[in-house]
Amino acid sequence: MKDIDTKRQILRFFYERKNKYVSGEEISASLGFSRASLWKHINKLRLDGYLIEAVPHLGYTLKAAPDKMYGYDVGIGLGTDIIGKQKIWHYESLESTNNTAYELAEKGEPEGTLVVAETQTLGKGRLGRKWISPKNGGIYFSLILRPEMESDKVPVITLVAAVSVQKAIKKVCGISAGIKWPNDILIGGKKVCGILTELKAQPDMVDFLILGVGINVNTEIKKLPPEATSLKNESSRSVSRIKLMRRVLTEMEKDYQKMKNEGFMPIREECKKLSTILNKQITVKEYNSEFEGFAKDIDEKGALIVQKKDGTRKRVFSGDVCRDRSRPAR
Ligand code: BT5
Repeated sequence: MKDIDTKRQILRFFYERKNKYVSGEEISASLGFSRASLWKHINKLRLDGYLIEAVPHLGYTLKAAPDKMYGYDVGIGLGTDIIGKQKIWHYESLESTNNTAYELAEKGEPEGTLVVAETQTLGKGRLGRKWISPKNGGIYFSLILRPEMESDKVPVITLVAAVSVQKAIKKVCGISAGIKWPNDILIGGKKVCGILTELKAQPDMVDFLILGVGINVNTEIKKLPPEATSLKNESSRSVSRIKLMRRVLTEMEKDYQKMKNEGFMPIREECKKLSTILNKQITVKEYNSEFEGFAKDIDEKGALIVQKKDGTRKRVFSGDVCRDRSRPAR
């Protein structure tokens, strides 16, 4: 058995017996390891930062877990069939989890594979922009997906992921965030999460997708751009990154399966309800131009329908949107 599988089994065993002491004999017998292998792996977990106490005559107990996103720990208790059920690659530092996930996908890693980093040195936003990724505080991950999907429907995936992250934030932190088309999650008008979907495609069909998600969880806001916030800043308490990560993955699996079975329509409705820009006057900035209009709808391909001042409607597939400044942002 691989080291990570053994570590996961031992940790799960401790999580199921919170605050209880369990003898080495009992752990070995239940998990089917030798005492020597158990001892070796308990020490490896300690080196990873898990505080495992050993008391003579009582046995072992897990006193504390480190604030890390180790794949073997993230995967514990995930009620998913695809997402996070493949390998979860964990790194202390990467240039960009999207780049690493892309390379892995090109080598054939299956759908559901995850790449997680504690920090990114060249975290990417859209159009060559940067995603600031301070250590100790944020969630930065990329997921490999291989949907049977036409390339022009890819914007839908970003919106599905945004709905999933919004729900996870609500469930774990009790905060009602909004979705700013096409890829931002905002609290009080400030950005707490950004999503970057990249793809490799055959002429019409998607080969694979890389869904990259960055969430400011306990990040100190002085390390973030002025228009950003973090969950800790909004809720005035630390949030368990690993708990939130597990919830995000669980919600993503549900919404992704729903989209595959029922199409985008049901999630599109959720997305519209959560939108911070629909039915508002907005300015849309495209590559070299910008125009004003009224955000009317999000269509079946994830495009934003904007009614211009002259009454004509335009479908916008990508771009940056800002609300009319005379009205406060949500
Ligand atoms: C995004 O781009 O919002 C997509 C962000 C995706 C980040 C994830 S992290 C894991 C994965 N690996 C990667 O390399 N990327 C993905 P965009 O809409 O272009 O917004 C970028 C803009 O957001 C920047 O120009 C800043 O203004 C702002 N920004 C940068 N870092 C931020 C942060 N940590 N929190 C909030 N806003 C930030």
